Amino acid sequence: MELYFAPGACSFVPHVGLEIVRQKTGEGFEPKLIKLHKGEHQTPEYLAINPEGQVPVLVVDGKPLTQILAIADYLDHRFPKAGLLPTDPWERAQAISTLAWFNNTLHPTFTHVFMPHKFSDDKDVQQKIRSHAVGSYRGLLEKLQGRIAAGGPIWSRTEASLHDAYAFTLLRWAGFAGIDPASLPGLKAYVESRMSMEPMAAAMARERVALDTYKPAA
Ligand SMILES: N[C@@H](CCC(=O)N[C@@H](CS)C(=O)NCC(=O)O)C(=O)O
Repeated sequence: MELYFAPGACSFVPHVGLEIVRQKTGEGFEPKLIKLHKGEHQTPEYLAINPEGQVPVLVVDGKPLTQILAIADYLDHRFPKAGLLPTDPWERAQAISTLAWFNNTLHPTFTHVFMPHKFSDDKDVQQKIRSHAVGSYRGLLEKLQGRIAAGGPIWSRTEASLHDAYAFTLLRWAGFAGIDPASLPGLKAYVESRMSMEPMAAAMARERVALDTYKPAA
């Protein structure tokens, strides 16, 4: 298996998933670094692997699989011993529901902050899209903080999970949106408590990423 990833991107989620698989089953993977800032996701070679020009891509026996939810489902079915998703049908559905919420709600909201040019050619409109999305993103992170505080099976696991990897990624992105992670103390404390766990730490070291991207306005 090969994972096409970009440092600090959402590909961190399957990256941690593959580290969990390695830890639990011994099955390894080859990390393939894509530098988004250098446009490596728009080359003809990469577009042949993923015509959407995005990371992550998991390549299995030469065949590409895209979309975090599909990669999570595939890895979970192929490596049940890794315990990536719960086996109980209701808990499994709840776990996927939360991953879907991250993927189709928090993530695209951040895209409006980070890449407003995807939504308008007009610089003034881009500025408005960005500032509106910052408020929405903060509200969603507060909801995530509330879900973690409420507890339940997803947030009380003893080992690092796909959900932890997504929570780390989304909180790390907050800094780029000008949101101080310290202003979300419950979420920050939870994410920090997972960062030293081996699958997370290994993926963070390979990607050379840390949580705090926040720079206070001068
Ligand atoms: N829904 C997709 C989202 C993938 C995505 O948005 N990837 C971003 C990085 S976080 C990307 O490659 N962006 C580059 C671009 O869209 O130009 C998934 O689950 O894989």
